[in-house]
Amino acid sequence: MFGSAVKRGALIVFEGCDRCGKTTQCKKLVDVLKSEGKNVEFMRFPDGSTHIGKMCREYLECGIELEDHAIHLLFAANRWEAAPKMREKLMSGTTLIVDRYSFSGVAFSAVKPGMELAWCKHAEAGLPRPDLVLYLDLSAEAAAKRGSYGDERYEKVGLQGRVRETYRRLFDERWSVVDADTSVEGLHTRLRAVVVTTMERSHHQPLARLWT
Ligand code: 2DT
Repeated sequence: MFGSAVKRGALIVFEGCDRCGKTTQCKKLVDVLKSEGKNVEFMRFPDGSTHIGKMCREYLECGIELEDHAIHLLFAANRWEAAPKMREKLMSGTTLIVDRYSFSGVAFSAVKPGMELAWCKHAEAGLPRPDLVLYLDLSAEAAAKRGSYGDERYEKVGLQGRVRETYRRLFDERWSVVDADTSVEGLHTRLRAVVVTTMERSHHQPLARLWT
């Protein structure tokens, strides 16, 4: 089949603070869409299957210490190393449902002292641009009701609140902010509708580059 005849897949990213239900919703959505015969795949960042991704995971688990700029670049590098494959899949018709992307990269780094938002964004500029960012919004109080945080580096109430504020500085017209303080089923129904519309809309649109 000629390339132009292939309907491009959509790049759909889920973002939000810890405990907002991102992973549950991503996986449920992929399962449901697949069962309907749609060509979709789940991805997550950091992608721990590579050397760089393993370093990111080790950093999150407090197994290693890294300078703030250095770890920021590693998280970004973990996306750059995935980008060619992502482009290939999208252009051949696979929709990618992604649990965290550059926005987590920027929001979690830019809250650190001395880390500038613009500098953080620069390392991500040029990556495949999502067609839709679903931001699952959950207040710190509602998140607290879902149980206590674990022991990972960023699982702290104060930091999560500042990350939430930083996310807001990244919102644009491709973002859809969804109240996550609701049932798994209710949220899934809302998300599914937006995702299917985006998949249809993206079929014949070129894949753009983020923040360029
Ligand atoms: P989860 O495994 O619960 O998703 O937590 N992070 C993530 C960054 O600091 N930079 C990034 O680029 C990405 C993708 C957010 C992963 C943690 O890693 C943080 C929470």
